Amino acid sequence: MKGHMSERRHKPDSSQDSDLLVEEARPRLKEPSRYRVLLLNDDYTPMYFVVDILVGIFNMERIQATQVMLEIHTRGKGICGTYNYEIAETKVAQVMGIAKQHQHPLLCTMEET
Ligand code: TYC
Repeated sequence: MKGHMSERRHKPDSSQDSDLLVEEARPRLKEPSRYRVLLLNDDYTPMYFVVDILVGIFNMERIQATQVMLEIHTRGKGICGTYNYEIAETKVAQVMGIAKQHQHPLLCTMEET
């Protein structure tokens, strides 16, 4: 057994210990996708109603909610927030439900970021 280690030629760090090539595993999880929730403009839904939605469902301050509502009104659509899939889906369903209850044609959609 004398000197058995020294008989082995030097190899690169990655393989000299056991002659097994060990590779790092590929990551098996990825970050969950994120989704923008959007409100679309229409000609009938009252401005105050959209502001109330942005405050009540999307937790905006009234000043910011008014700015976002006016952006939707002038540009056709606007972002209410960005969430994981389940939360985005729930917000869309809540907005569509409240709009329907009040018979407003307000539309709310989501898109992957
Ligand atoms: N355009 C509407 C009006 O003039 C206001 C409005 C804003 C409607 C935003 C929908 O997502 C909307 N009463």
